[in-house]
Amino acid sequence: MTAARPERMRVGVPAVLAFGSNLGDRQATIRAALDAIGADAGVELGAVSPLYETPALKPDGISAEAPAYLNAVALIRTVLDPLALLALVNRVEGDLGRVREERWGDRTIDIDIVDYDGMVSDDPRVTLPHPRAHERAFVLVPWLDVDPAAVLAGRGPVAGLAAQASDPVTRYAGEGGR
Ligand code: A4P
Ligand code: MG
Repeated sequence: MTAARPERMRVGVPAVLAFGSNLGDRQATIRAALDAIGADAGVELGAVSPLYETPALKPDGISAEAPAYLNAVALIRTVLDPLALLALVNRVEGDLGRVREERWGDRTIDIDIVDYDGMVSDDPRVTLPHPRAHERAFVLVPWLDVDPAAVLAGRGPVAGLAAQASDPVTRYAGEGGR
C-alpha cells in the first residue's frame, strides 16, 4: 500500500497585500516590508509580484511633479484577523519610516490590505476589499501576475477590472536596468 503523499498543512486564510513606495530606496523598502511581514509568526508569505513603476495618483489626479511609485502585490495566508493584520502592516510601515502628513502624500511605504478572504466590510479602520483597489491598475495588474484567476469581492474578476483601469503601469527592471 502506498502511503498518502503528505500535504503541507494550510493554516489561516488567504489575503492580498499591496505595497507602494515613492520616497527613498523604493525597491529596498518594499523588499524590507515583505521580509518583515513574512517574518511574522501569524503570516505565511506566498507569491510576490514583479515591481511596477507608476506615476503618483493624488486626490485630483495623476501628478507629474510627485516622485513616481514602485508598486507590488503579495499573496499571504494569515491566522491574524483583519484588525491584527492592519496593526502588523502599520507597525511595519512605522519601522520603515512612514510619516503620515497629507492624504495620499509621498511616503516611504504604504501597505494596504486589498482582500481578506473575500470579506466585505465597511469598517473605516479596515475597509474590505480596499475601497479603491478595483479602479487602480497599480494594484490590479500586479495582483493578476500572481493570481490570474483572482476575483475582487463584490466587483468581479481582476482581469476584467485591470482591463478597465487606465492609470499607467510599467514593469520595473531596477535602477539602470532599462
Ligand atoms: N484603512 C481602511 N481600510 C484599509 C485597508 N483595507 N488597508 C485605513 C489598509 N488601511 C485601511 O491609511 C488611512 C487609513 O485607512 C488607515 O488609518 C487605515 O485604518 P493610510 O495608509 O494612513 O493613509 P493613505 O494611504 O494616505 O490613505 P488612503 O486613503 O488609504 O490612500 P490609498 O487609497 O492607500 O492611496 N499612487 C501610486 N502610483 N501608487 C500608490 O501606491 N497610493 C496612494 C495611497 C495614493 N497614490 C498612489 C499610491
Ligand atoms: Mg494606505
